[in-house]
Amino acid sequence: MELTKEQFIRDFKDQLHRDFIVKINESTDEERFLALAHLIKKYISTPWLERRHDLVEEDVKTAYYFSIEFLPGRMLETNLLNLGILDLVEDAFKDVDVDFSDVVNAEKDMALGNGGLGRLAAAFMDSLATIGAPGFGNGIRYKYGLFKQKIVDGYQIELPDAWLGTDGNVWETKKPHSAVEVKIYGKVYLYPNKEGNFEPFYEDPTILRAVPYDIAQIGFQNGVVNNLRLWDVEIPESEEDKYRTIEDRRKIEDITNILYPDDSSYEGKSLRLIQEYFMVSAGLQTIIKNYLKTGKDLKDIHELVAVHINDTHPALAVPEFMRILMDDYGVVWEDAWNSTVKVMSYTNHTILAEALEKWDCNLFKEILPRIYQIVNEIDSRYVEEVSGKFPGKIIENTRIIRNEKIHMANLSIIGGHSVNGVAKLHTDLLISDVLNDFYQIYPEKFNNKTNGIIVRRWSQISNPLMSDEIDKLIGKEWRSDIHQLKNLEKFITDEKVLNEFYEVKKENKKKLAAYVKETQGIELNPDAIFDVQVKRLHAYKRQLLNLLHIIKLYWDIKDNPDIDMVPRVFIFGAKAAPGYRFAKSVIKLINEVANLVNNDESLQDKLKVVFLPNYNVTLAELIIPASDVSEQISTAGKEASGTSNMKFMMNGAITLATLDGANIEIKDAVGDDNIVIFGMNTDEVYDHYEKHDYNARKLYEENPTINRVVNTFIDGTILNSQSEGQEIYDALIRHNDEYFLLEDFESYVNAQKYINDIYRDKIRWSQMALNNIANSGRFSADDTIRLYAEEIWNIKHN
Ligand code: T68
Repeated sequence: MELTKEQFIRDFKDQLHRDFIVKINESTDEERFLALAHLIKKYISTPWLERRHDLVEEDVKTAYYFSIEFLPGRMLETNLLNLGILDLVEDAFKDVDVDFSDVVNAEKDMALGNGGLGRLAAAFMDSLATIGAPGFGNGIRYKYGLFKQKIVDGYQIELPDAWLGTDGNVWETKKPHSAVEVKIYGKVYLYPNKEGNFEPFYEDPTILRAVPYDIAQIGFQNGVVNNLRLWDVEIPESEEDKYRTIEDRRKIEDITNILYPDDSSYEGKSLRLIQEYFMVSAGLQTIIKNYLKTGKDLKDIHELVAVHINDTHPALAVPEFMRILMDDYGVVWEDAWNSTVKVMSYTNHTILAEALEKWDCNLFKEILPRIYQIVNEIDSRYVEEVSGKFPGKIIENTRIIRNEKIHMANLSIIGGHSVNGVAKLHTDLLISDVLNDFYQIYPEKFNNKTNGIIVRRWSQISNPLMSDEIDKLIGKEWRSDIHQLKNLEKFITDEKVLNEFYEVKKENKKKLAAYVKETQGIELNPDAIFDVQVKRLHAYKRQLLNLLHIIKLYWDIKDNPDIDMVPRVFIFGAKAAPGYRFAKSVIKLINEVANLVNNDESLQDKLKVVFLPNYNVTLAELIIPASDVSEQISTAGKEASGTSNMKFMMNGAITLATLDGANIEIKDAVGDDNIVIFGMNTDEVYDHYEKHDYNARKLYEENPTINRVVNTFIDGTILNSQSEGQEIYDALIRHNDEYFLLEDFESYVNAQKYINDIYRDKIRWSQMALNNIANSGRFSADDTIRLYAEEIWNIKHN
């Protein structure tokens, strides 16, 4: 946008005066942040408003991305960057003597998501606007985001994240006039009407008022503003009488109160099912109403509307779309079904069987009686359609209702025209294994869309030093055209340049070290290798394998204090789902090993272990630029894609990885010499499953290193963790090490030794790092979303 610094300063002072009746030098950082956010909203209000009108008036096909999670983190800098005024504002703040970073830090991290899935949804919102595509988000305005993690005596404690405070979210705009009603519970009877169709009659339903809050999604320097719509629940005025007690009201308000802190396995909770339906129903009713404003026939709705189901949580979009078309607008089943399948598409984010969402029929029927009827009908028609054409077993495995459970992935696949995985390997495994039965029926529905990241946030915003360095070498064009990063390869043998990148990394490490010192009281040496694993805590992600190696190093140094090794700092950040016992025990042990190691002077600072509490997007922005080694060590075949792996590489960290998820594509991008791969591949893992021949106890008994390391959990070396240590010992030895840590251990140790050796060769290491940065452009979410736009949604973009 066109703006001079002087004009901005006038606008900003004005805004502060009006919002808070203060002068700039008397204002608090929070007031400055709020005023700046208000000002941004003012700057974009015209394109934001016009965008909605244009799309309705011009008959442009629009994609609606439904996700139960959106994880944008802080939005101030992204918004300023995308408006093209980040530098100007920073500069202006210097002129008026305000520390810009303090203003940035006054913003709360918007954490309406658990991890990768939610972050990806937020990234796609930015990318949709950036490629100028008509793509809007639909989600839930949770009052409490993902819990805040505190560590007390080494244990994870969960605290509520009341991110909305008393004044709400500065970026949102409430739209009470666009509220709609959503019905749950009650009984439904179908009566035949004059046209021979059935009309539902609801007896005693609970009626909810869904109120939207809109958040602008600003495209990168292109004038486009899309919308993210988050729904909040209220009690409709007409129903007020029914909810006299606080208790009664709370039952309703609870619906949008909390984000389920569950990142993989699924706990059936009726509240969650209501959340899913609430969001989907409110969103789809609105979409259909808006479509009707074009004056077009409802049976052609698929020509202007695409609905995306991000993981199965919004899968009720399929029966709800059918319900609205049939019950509210009288479309016949066949036409409604034809449109539904063309409108819907679905992304799968996991192959862990326990994470595939299923609902108990009785619960489902009670909460969503009409939707249950429709799902039943979809299921019977499906079975009828495929019977005789496919073996009975395949039909049984793919139908929606089986063993008194509703299988949400099956509903999403049958009810849509596209199902995609999130990395090549992941899609291959869906096709060959997890969803193979479906693949035989609908091969044409399957496609891959490898995840991507908002490269601007993970370079320009979180790593300004590196970004300036890149500018010096290849100019600034890469900031808007990420593929130009490739030009950095020209400097791969330029020692001066390599040294400069090394120094940039060191500066970032010092910044992180200062944070660690301040928050944890632990002193870190910026010349040590910063070896980082940050992600949700889950057995398959194998933080425990990392810990086993740390314990090995501990014994190596204890045995031989003169051992020649580059000092190493292991950094962890990870939240565990509150009910996930094993994951919480791993956190406890990481912290106790940290205590053991950090307080042992005989290790002479060769080894440090840090667990940074409350890992979130904001903390990631500090940690990732300061990392030398990116730990991506999941059991092959288990991590659908990973996205932090992409963020690390773009910040010049070397990936230490198994051949899993997008690690494989990172390897393809950088070449075998610029990544460190270890461990079993997927075939080898599957081989164990087939042959049932894995024997963890044997490895433990026969390999003295493994033996000693595993025994450390139960021999009293690690203090204050007897029961957790035993639990981990049992998981590895008595329960046969489900994720093959012991089998991969040696190869991991060797890979770590190799890292140690090459780090000594500063030039070689820096070459690897630069190669990673130069080849990170292919993981831009802008490119990923272009493929969604072209190959799944058929929507236009710039
Ligand atoms: C992640 N999934 C994948 N799930 O694990 C990761 N699950 O490999 C991938 O890169 C990422 O999705 C993006 O595709 C998740 O993050 C959840 O958070 C989740 C939340 C609720 C229920 C189940």
